Amino acid sequence: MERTLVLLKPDAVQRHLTGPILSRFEQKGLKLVGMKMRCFPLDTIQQHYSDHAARPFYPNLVKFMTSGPVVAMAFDGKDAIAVVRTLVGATNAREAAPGTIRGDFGMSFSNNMVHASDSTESATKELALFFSEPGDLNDWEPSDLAWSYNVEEELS
Ligand code: FUP
Repeated sequence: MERTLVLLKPDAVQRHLTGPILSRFEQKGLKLVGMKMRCFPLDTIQQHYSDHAARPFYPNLVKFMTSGPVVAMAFDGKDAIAVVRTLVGATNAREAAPGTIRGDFGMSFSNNMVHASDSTESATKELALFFSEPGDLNDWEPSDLAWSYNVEEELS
């Protein structure tokens, strides 16, 4: 089982896409284990995107990500990091495949609605950054687990 971070960016919130996007992840069978809406502080966003600090688009990215509320979510699932990235689609929403979140809901490269961790290392770092308070993450046992997976083959 893996855990991954998803951020619904300010454009997703402003365009009333929080519900539809969350549904994609839930319907896929990912388990929601954390969710918070915040105008995250500048230093949190700068830290989150520190790998991009030298890139020309970085100032605009930080401005955009602090322009309104963001919904941070944590999901569990087998291979959750790759599964979520596949659901989200290519960075440039204009080029993202139909059926993906970015492909179905957006037209922009920068306002691309969703962030999703791209490796186990970034997932660990990003989850610690956005879900650092006690009680932020809630483990629970879905009652349909034995129907969503072949438990013996896939989860043991
Ligand atoms: P992704 O992993 O698909 O979220 O994309 P990246 O980590 O490569 O980039 C982070 C964010 O920076 C993207 F979601 C959009 C923005 N970006 C730009 O605005 N211009 C660029 O040339 C590259 C990225």
